[in-house]
Amino acid sequence: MTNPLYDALFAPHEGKTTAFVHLQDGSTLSHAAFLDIADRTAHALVALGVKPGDRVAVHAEKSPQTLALYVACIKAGVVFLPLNTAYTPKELDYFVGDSGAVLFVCDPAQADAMAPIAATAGAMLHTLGADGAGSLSDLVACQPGTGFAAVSRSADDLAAFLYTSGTTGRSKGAMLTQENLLSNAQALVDVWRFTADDVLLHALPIFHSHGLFVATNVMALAGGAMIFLPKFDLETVLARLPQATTMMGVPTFYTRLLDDPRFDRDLVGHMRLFISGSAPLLAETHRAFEARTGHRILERYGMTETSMNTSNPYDGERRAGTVGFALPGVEVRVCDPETRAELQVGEIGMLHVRGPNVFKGYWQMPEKTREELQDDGWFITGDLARIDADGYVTIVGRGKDLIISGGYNIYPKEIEVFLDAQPGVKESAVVGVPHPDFGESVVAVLVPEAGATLDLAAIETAARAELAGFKRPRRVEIMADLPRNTMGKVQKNDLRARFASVFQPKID
Ligand code: MLC
Ligand code: AMP
Repeated sequence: MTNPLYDALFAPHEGKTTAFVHLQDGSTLSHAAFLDIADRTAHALVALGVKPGDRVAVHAEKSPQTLALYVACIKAGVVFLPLNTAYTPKELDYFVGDSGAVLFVCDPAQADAMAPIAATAGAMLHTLGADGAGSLSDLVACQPGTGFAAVSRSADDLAAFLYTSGTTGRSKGAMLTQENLLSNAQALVDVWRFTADDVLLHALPIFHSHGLFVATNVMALAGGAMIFLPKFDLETVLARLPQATTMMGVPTFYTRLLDDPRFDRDLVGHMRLFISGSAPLLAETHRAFEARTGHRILERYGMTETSMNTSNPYDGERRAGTVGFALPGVEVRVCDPETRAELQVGEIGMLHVRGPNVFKGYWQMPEKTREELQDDGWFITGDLARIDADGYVTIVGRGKDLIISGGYNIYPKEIEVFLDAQPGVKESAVVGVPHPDFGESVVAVLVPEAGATLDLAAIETAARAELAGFKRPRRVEIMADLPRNTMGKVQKNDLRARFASVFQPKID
């Protein structure tokens, strides 16, 4: 009986009394204690009737118990589906229903709001709070501890679903297999030189690829420990950095640290490695970081469908503004976006990736899958890139209409559909423009219907009810018409240029 992901990441640490998770309150869970919770949780899943291949949708705060639920799902052969804690009930309704989840785990405080969602989807509802308490935990507490036999899985069996929005229409459930996750963890431990001596400062959310697979799977495989913080809080991060050897973050983490004079060479001289990803790290941030700390941030590039694809080298030159080389086992190429013919060194085109990291497809969307994942295994990322003569990949832009704010993806189409449905709105356009803290932020342009006066406060209230907070426009502009080309297509570049400096600090 084998379960490749569990066998490689967790089985070697069963019974180990060294630390795995250091919590914010100063307490620590050993590998053995953590895996004991995971085993009990796996027993609880079975007691609830959850079967191998079933989906478990999880909308719960970051905690060791939530992480143990992830490990329990792997061990029980169940597909783990984490959901952004900022999602509103309206957003969650789709994910729980579309995935066909049999169990929906939510925060105890939201149980009443979530009950209709679970009922409509025909899923059981259980709760798990930030403090680890809830109806699921009550069930976990009465289960036997160690001794849950890992359910046999093949490399091609699904381990997780992560939903990613699309440039048009519905969000897509990216199906990730055991091999996808395992091969990526192995490549990253290798290229980033993680060992059991490492302590990772973990301030990322665990409902996305970065905080869950990159950070957690890497630390599990390496057998090291994590300082597991509920979120990125500057004071806590500054206080805990002295106990860490490595940190992973989105660029906003690093710009926030640089904004604080206490973040200096003395504080982080002992650190082995800082890694950045999920959004472009400005070359100027890379340089400012080195000037302040002596460390060159290691930037890597990935996405939900593929986990990580490229990384700057550990030993060689970490080149500012680039995302480095293809990971071992991963191929990258740049192609003409229309003909898909491979382009020459240095030419800009659509980035394609292929390898054991590339997902199996979108859940119940064979046509979408065919559009983006070719029969020969190449996945069309939607990112525009060039590869230079030394093999460094630079992401130069996006072929997809996507805004990345503080590491979270926002698809303008989704916000436009919401705005277009508001009273008095004839049409809308949403663009991302530079933002000093989030990298990019959302500007919405509204065109009122003839004679209508828009009630912006009412639109804001509706947005709070329907959209996760990070998606809400941070600036709303009213225009009589949207700029269009001769084909009638909205000229978003015009809008981006027009509003390029609305979030920039004014220079006197
Ligand atoms: C929070 N808010 C944001 C935001 N995060 N607004 C825009 N963009 C964001 N990223 C809003 C909230 O809605 C709220 O608004 C207000 O800010 C305060 O909320 P908060 O939770 O206290 O915010 P803060 O702690 O400042 O969070 C910012 C952040 C966080 C950067 C620390 O967003 C974060 O941890 N981002 C990491 C995202 C990540 O892990 N991405 C990986 C994706 S995987 P209001 O109006 O209610 O006050 C991937 C693949 C890969 O991309 O390559 O890794
Ligand atoms: P997601 O769909 O949330 O997984 O986001 C993936 C997208 O984030 C990629 O397609 C890129 O557009 C972007 N991304 C991730 N890492 C980087 C990076 N280092 N530089 C530029 N863009 C990045």
